[in-house]
Amino acid sequence: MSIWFTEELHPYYRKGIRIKRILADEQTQFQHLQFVETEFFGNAMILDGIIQLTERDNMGYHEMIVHVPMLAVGNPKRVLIVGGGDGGSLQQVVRYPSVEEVVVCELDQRVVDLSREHFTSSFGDPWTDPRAKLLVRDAFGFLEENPGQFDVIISDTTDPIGMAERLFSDEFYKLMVRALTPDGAAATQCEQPYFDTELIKAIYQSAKVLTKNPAYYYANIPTYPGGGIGFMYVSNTPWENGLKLPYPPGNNNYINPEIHKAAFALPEFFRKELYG
Ligand code: SPD
Repeated sequence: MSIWFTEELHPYYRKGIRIKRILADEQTQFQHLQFVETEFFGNAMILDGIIQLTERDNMGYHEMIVHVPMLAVGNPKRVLIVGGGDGGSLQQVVRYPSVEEVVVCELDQRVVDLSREHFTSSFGDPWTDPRAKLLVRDAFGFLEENPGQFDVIISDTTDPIGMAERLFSDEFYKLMVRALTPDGAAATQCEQPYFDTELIKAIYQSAKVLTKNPAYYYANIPTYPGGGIGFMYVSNTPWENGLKLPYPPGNNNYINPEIHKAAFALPEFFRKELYG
């Protein structure tokens, strides 16, 4: 039997992957949550019809969203992950011996439970690390209650649709920067240069008002629209500081010093749009 899963995040663009079987399919309190076994990409998690991660290509996303701000800061001790209930970012954060506590603020407990069931065999179970703390709640209130508390914040979110839309707002960026230590750094899921130019420009303008050294960078992820996704680095500390430090213990499967640097090089049309 052959089943094609087709994703339509934008009304003018579709992509499809062949799946072998559906592993889980439920309507949680917040969203339609599915896990599928794909023909080529291993197991995948889909939220409201949009692929969030697959076993085969998630490393580009998680290694880039985590190691760029973590290394820029140097020896981060307190880390916050907004969203990230699948555990992929957490897995990368706990590689750092300097980390004393990593808080994951995830709205949907079912994302955590089913990810542990369907992804543990491929990327382990980072939730067993004693430094990991799960808070099942909305991130806005938590950020408001915790000014100046985190060396690194990773905003590992879905796309800006429905309840996730405000995670891409100026209000969210203000709260996030307020929750950082003065030299801390954040990295946020920041969409696709071709499809989301205006959104990324607006976010960059917010980040520029709030911090001295924001910058946009990009990773190749075949199962995301356009074959990749970008991130906004938000900090007073230059991202280049991270190039001087070694990666944490454990294996990298995507990032290396060349990729780390090159990820900040933007295609000319987009560089002009963003930086003028
Ligand atoms: N268009 C898909 C964007 C998905 C971003 N979220 C990924 C979550 C992985 N932890």
